[in-house]
Amino acid sequence: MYTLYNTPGAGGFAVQALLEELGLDYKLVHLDFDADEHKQKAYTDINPLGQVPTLVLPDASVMTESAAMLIYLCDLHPETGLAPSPTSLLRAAYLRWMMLLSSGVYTANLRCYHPEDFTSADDPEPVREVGERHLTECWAVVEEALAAGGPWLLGETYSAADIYAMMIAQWAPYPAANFAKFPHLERLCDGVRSRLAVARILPQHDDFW
Ligand SMILES: N[C@@H](CCC(=O)N[C@@H](CS)C(=O)NCC(=O)O)C(=O)O
Repeated sequence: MYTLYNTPGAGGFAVQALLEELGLDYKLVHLDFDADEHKQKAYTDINPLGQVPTLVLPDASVMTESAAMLIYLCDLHPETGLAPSPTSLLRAAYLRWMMLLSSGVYTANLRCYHPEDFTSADDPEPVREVGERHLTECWAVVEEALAAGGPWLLGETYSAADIYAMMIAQWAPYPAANFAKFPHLERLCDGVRSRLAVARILPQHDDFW
């Protein structure tokens, strides 16, 4: 049994969606961010950064970092085909997308939403502006790739990278404007949302994006 710590609409969505896709048993622990539950000792003993998601594995070891969780779970269950095998030609593209989404898009998004966390200056607005510019640049790269060879990030092959992209795209500071600029990304998101495993958990998250 896995235990996933998250709060609705946050970074654990992709991990939960993948646990559903893989048909794995898991328990969900929702932290109350308004009550700062994620910064209290009971939780920081598990994840010292006080962030979500955290995944506790069946042997009680702890994983942080959403992209690492997705990569690890898919590799444990190659039969589900949600990630290309290490020897597949698609593996390079898959890892590239996972890293770009994690280190580029996710981070740029945090700069847009929480610019004050990335500067000691009184006015965090310049950080938000840079975050927004970087976010747009990253999504443009994704959009171009989808236009050239979608509908998924790996062409005809659906993978965990698509779930990850969908989650972060939902967070875009202005999703409607974002999707107007990036129609292939919007189609990818609609496609992920229509997967049975994903649709099952959307009601828990849709009001919180
Ligand atoms: N690199 C981390 C980032 C996790 C992260 O920033 N999570 C946000 C929610 S989406 C969070 O917990 N923020 C609270 C905080 O940083 O204090 C990952 O991919 O898991």
